[in-house]
Amino acid sequence: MALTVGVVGKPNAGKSTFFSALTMAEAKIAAFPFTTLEPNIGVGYVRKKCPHPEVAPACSPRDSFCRNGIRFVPVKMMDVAGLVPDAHKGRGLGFQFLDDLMAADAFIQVVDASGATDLEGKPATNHDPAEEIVFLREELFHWLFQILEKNWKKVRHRNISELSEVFSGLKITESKAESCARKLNLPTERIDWNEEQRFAFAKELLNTRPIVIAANKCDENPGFVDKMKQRFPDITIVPCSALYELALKRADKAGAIDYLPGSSSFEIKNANPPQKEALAKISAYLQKHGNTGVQQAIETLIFEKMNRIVAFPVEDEAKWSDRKGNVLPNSFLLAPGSTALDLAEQVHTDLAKGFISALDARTKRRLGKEHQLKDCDVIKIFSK
Ligand SMILES: Nc1nc2c(ncn2[C@@H]2O[C@H](COP(=O)(O)OP(=O)(O)OP(=O)(O)O)[C@@H](O)[C@H]2O)c(=O)[nH]1
Ligand SMILES: [Mg+2]
Repeated sequence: MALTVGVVGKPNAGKSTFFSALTMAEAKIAAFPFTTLEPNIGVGYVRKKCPHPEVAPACSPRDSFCRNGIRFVPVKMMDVAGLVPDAHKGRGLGFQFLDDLMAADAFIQVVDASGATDLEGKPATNHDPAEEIVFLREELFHWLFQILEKNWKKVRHRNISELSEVFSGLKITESKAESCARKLNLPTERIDWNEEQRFAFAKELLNTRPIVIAANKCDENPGFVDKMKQRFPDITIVPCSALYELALKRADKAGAIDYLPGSSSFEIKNANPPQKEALAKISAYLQKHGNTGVQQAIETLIFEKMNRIVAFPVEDEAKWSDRKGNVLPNSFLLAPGSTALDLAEQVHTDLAKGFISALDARTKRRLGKEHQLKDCDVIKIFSK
């Protein structure tokens, strides 16, 4: 299943703006809490140097696009309603939407680094966004803990594989559950953990979910970013302005500017005076901060936290194309250590079922199903 990233955080932090900036999907954005009710789903992208110059002047992606030799590799994104403190007790919109969200492989938490909104998303002054990091962890933890408690009678005295089933659909596999239990020295057979141990286990499960903090609204006031970084040296915090990234992407789409997502600059093509004025402000921000941070936040998550590699499946090993001649038609993000068979599984379950062998399109070497892929491998799969 495709890699999914969930955008989480308190109301009014800019989650939908961040989501829209990445996906260009039309999510509702407004300056009040609980603008988003139903989850928004879209496709965002992470950048990778495209291997097409090795075989052709251009590629023809079917799942994304390639600009200036940079391939944009798709990632499924989900934007949900805001979460407030004590959601686990039914406050705000409660927990319903977490069922959807927890199916995500990883999270980006959007916080309001400008300090202009409180934990409920209401206007405030000097609100320390570090509190958002603390409470969100607490709520996600309570949610996992509640699932365990609800099912406790059913799984007590059973083994870890049966226990892990209560978290099915939440990307918590048996091996993940087992490694969490082992880390805490908890028995994994005839399980009879006490409440404290169940608590610790749920916390450990949460720790396995990669998360990056997008310190948003830095265009207003980036003053809290350093403070947050000092308080949470182990958490990855990326300063950003989702508002500016969205403005740049829209201006690019409209033909007013030439902007490659994630870049440190843009070129004005066809902008009117008010647009030019707004763009000058954004340009000053880019000069100061290097980029809007939106693309950087998702790439930090995918490449640095999750160590994902990119693989390109092809049907024609000479042209690196599909049957219709599309060069490097698709790109997949795979977990480190993924094999040729894992890639086949991502492309199509039938391809994996009938797997015979694979071929490295660069070296023309035959690969077995257990062969571990490297970043940017171009692979042909033979299947029955
Ligand atoms: N200055 C500034 N404002 C932003 C930024 N990102 C979002 N906003 C504004 O913040 C407000 C809330 O944005 P949304 O994207 O709707 O926030 P949300 O987190 O999805 O809110 P809910 O769906 O209500 O939980 C809107 O007025 C946005 O224009 C940013 O980077 N800078
Ligand atoms: Mg929203």
